[in-house]
Amino acid sequence: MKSFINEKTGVFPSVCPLDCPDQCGLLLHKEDGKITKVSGDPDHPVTKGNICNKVRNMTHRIYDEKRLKYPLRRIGKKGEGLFERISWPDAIDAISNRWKEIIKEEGPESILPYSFYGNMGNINAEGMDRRFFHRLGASLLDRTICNSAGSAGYRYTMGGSFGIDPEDTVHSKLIIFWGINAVSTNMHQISLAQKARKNGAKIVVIDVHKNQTGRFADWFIPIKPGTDAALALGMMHILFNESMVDEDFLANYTVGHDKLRKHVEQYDAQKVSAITGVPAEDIQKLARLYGETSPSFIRIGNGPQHHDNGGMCIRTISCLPALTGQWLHRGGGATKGNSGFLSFNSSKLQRPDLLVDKNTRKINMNHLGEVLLDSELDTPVKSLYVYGSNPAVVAPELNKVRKGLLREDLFTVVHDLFLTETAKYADIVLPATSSFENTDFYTSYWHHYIQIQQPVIEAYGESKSNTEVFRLLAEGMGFEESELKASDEEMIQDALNEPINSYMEDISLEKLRDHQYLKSNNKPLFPGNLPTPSGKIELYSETMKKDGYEPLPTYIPLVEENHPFLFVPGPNHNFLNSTFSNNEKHIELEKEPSVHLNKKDADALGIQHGEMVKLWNDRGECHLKANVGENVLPGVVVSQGLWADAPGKKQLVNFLTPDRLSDMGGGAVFFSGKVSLDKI
Ligand SMILES: Nc1nc2c(c(=O)[nH]1)N[C@H]1C(S)=C(S)[C@@H](COP(=O)(O)OP(=O)(O)OC[C@H]3O[C@@H](n4cnc5c(=O)[nH]c(N)nc54)[C@H](O)[C@@H]3O)O[C@H]1N2
Ligand SMILES: Nc1nc2c(c(=O)[nH]1)N[C@H]1C(S)=C(S)[C@@H](COP(=O)(O)OP(=O)(O)OC[C@H]3O[C@@H](n4cnc5c(=O)[nH]c(N)nc54)[C@H](O)[C@@H]3O)O[C@H]1N2
Ligand code: SF4
Ligand SMILES: [Mo]
Repeated sequence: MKSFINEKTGVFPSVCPLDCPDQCGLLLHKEDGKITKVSGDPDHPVTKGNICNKVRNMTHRIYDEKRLKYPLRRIGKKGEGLFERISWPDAIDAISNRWKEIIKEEGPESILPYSFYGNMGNINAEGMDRRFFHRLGASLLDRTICNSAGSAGYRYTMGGSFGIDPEDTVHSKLIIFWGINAVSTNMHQISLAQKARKNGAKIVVIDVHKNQTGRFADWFIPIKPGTDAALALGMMHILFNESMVDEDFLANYTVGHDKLRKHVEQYDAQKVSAITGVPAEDIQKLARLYGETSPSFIRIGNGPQHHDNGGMCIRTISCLPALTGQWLHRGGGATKGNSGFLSFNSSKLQRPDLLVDKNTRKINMNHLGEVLLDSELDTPVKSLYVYGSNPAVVAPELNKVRKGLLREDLFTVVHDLFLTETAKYADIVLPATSSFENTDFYTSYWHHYIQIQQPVIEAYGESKSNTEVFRLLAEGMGFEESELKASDEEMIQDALNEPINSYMEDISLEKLRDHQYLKSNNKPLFPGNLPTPSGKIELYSETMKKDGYEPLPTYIPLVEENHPFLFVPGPNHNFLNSTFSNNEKHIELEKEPSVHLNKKDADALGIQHGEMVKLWNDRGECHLKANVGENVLPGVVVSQGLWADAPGKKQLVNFLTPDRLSDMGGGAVFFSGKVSLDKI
């Protein structure tokens, strides 16, 4: 495999490793063996040389003094952050010896891996780790913290994560950003929307918070959290009633349009207005705008699916483009995620066949705290191995998570670039390389390009990549299987060389090396390529009925909680989830954590703009600075950012969020919790 490590000076191709849909092509500028600048690759067909501020400042993170340089063993109390340096062989011995004991006493299911996509590189995020834990027989982890409710909902309607090609959205005449803060979280969709706008497109944003994206809109529609399905159903009612539907498309490409037509009669504008807080005349206006404009595109975000009813909500919104036949028009349709186009051979990469006991339990990651504290489990969790994630900040119900992490009998290992909040609870901490030090391949979940990363700088200190650590752990455990010794290149070949997906037929490691990025085959979804059971858009879904859901799109209210304010704690502009929340440069850009509340509510509580408020509920509390205005509806409070622990401050929002699961996919419901507010 090519490596640029020995080339001390020059400009080298790279890819942004962060969990962000844009997956930008990067250029790393090197002098004397060090990266001095990160810029966008102007040749990348979608991201075109523009990157966000977070990653333009990436050198501050990869050369941050606080980066972990060598393995550590805990010498203080859990959570205190006191460690001593140990060698790699000692670290691997300590882990494998302890695991052998635990397996003897409790069986391998008592070991729980916990990871997410801190680095989106496929072989590091879901390659050798999966092979290793399958071979070990550890508990499986259901990785549900991000978009699983929305993906499940969208799949019922459309068969999988297949939307329109973002490059086509320059042709759209109406773009609806629905529950997505795209200015912060999908900036190149904003660039494409700006192009479309120059060609006459209108831009509508539907959100619970008038943030940067709301301000970018031609028309901002504020909505009550968790009520979007009702709005979509109200729009459908008007589209049918006023004959703005495409009857040919409905007849040829959908199932259940007659049932839907009857079903939506109950969602008249008055009723929908009472549910959503959107005035009836705006519902009319929106439905007509949608019914009369073609091509129209709905970019569906993660916000509406981080709710109790999130799956059904996305299922419902994703029915809309079918009603007006948008999928046949270039620039028309919707996108929730596009990972279906770039799905690779994950069985060959992850080797589930290495797991002998097919009844091995699967633990939902949103229940981490619950599971660590559950003394009734047949097999208690005795060891936790965390990588590519920071659950002590990002997981719901943090009081439970942290109490679980404090358990003296829990053997915790954390592999990260930094001594994160989670790492402070670890018995053993392992230093991770940054993606620029690794070999990997990347597949966007928004645009249609696959990209390769070849190492550009040498490993920082004694840090190692995820794949390397799992090879060492396999050796430590005495596992002899050749799959556990495979090189990074071999794993990429395994993932790509026998495609399971005709969109990926022309892609191989060899071609990627020559081209840096390649696009999946672009066959249109219609006619004939929709992977639903019927091959058509399922407005009525038999599968849903079998799975115990209402087969037609439906509005279901959120779970009631006994506090006055719905609390929506989203991510912010200058961090990526909790990544960058520990880097001075990024904190400086973001300034300080705050909570948006409506002027009416602030007046009633006697809270002035800029004062500190306590947000609390039965789960915990959090202190944020009041940002008083008209950016949120009365009864709603919104914060931005997964801030880090800071001495003397209580600024972590996830002490307040519920660990209930959404209606579908076992998803997280970060935005469905309620809180009370007090002036401090
Ligand atoms: N800068 C930056 N970029 C990121 C991230 C980051 O942390 N920072 N995180 C990355 C990750 S992992 C993800 S999953 C994506 C997430 O990015 P997005 O898809 O944008 O999701 P969120 O920011 O969680 O929420 C989107 C919007 O939904 C709104 N919202 C909340 N509840 C509702 C509702 O019930 N109805 C409606 N209509 N709107 C609602 C919120 O106010 C917010 O503006 O971004 C990725 N990109
Ligand atoms: N309140 C609230 N909570 C949320 C959300 C929200 O909107 N609101 N969003 C949720 C969503 S959508 C998501 S996706 C999750 C994300 O939550 P996480 O997946 O935990 O994401 P990060 O906080 O970015 O943490 C990633 C960690 O991985 C480390 N890392 C990076 N690269 C590597 C590597 O190559 N190897 C190893 N071993 N480690 C590496 C980073 O240093 C960082 O500490 O948070 C969820 N939590
Ligand atoms: S975080 Fe997103 S926008 Fe920023 S460089 Fe990475 S992929 Fe591009
Ligand atoms: Mo996410």
